[in-house]
Amino acid sequence: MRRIDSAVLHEQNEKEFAFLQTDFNALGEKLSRDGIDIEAITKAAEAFQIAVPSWGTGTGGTRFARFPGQGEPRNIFEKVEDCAVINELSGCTDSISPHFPWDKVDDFSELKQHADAYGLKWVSVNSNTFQDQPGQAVSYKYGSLSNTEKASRDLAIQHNLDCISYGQQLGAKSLTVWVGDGSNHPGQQHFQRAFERYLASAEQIYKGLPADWEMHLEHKMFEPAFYSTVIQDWGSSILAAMHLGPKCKSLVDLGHHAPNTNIEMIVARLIQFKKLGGFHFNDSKYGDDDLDSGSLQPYQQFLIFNELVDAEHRKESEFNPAYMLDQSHNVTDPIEILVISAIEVQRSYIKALLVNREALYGYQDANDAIMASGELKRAFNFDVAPILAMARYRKGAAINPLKTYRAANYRNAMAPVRPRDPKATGSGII
Ligand code: RM4
Ligand code: MN
Ligand code: MN
Repeated sequence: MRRIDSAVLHEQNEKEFAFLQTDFNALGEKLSRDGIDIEAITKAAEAFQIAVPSWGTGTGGTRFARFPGQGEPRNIFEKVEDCAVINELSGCTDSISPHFPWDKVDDFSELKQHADAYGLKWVSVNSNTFQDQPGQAVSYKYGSLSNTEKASRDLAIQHNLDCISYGQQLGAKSLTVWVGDGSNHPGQQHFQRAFERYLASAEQIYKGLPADWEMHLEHKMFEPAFYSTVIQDWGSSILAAMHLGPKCKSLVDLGHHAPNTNIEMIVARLIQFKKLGGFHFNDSKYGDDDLDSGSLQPYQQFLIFNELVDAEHRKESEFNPAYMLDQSHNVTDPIEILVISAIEVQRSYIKALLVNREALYGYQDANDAIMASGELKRAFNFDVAPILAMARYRKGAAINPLKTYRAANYRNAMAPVRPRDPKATGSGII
């Protein structure tokens, strides 16, 4: 099943193809001078996939306001439809990461069938214990897995176990746990005791993991707790992951670090100790701004992929990180920006593949800083757009996704079909 009319897509692609072929050939020739086979790189681009977060399909907001657009998805079924559009245009987003209870339904087999029909899979399930649900017996106001009250901890544990069962019904294989737990005042929380309570709760969740599942711990420096958070940084995250066991790994959300943190080095450390579970890609200037991936610091994103491709090159064992976007779209059409962001992440990956690894190792061993950093810059400075566009074309996606999306008039067509529901919850609070 398709959401974007094939005739529209075909017509747009026809208009662009001749120029694309010319640009692709020219780039191929240039790359071949460096001993790089453009076909091999294009195959890698075709194979690249990054998941879309279900909550990203709605307009985001701040604690001040939210300005939703027309025709936005009102429930998980409609979010799946928009994820299908994103994948039809990008050719690199064939999976959805759900968030519970936002995406909870009565019949998960119906939801799975709905996604199956569009060729979409379900990946990491995200639990939500950072807000109270209507009618909830006990509160998360003072934390969830690390709450001083056992009843709140038990509720949070049970919610995570429920998330695993929802995920199993959808065919997912991992659980991502981010908690808002922490404190707002010095002295409010005993750091060690809070972490001990967290670990004891997390052990209960870990015990409930199916054999072929992983648990990913997402650290975050601040917000909603502004003085300290229980899983504040990659240090706390990897300590907890090591404590829990081999199926538990750390998840790196780019926005969850202090400005100027060397995230690529954190990634290298996690790879070295088999603890890199996955990513939430986004960009940031000040903190957890949830800006669009690669919109501000594309070089940082490239440097992260440089570490990932290096691990691939060295055939690092137990290395299979999950890629996902996690960003808030306040002033753009979520479909447009999710397509663009997925392609920006894919672009970083492809550029990182152009680094001559063996040459780089040689420069590193010789302490030749100029040649080593130049090798990275050489790869980064290639314009790989023709490779990305050709990969999309070959997969039946759009050479020019934005033009095709606008020509298809999808959002306007959705407006009357999806009148705004004032009771709708879910996406849009990040
Ligand atoms: C958090 C964090 C989590 C996401 C929520 C909505 O800041 O990034 O991954 O689930 O926002
Ligand atoms: Mn995140
Ligand atoms: Mn975040």
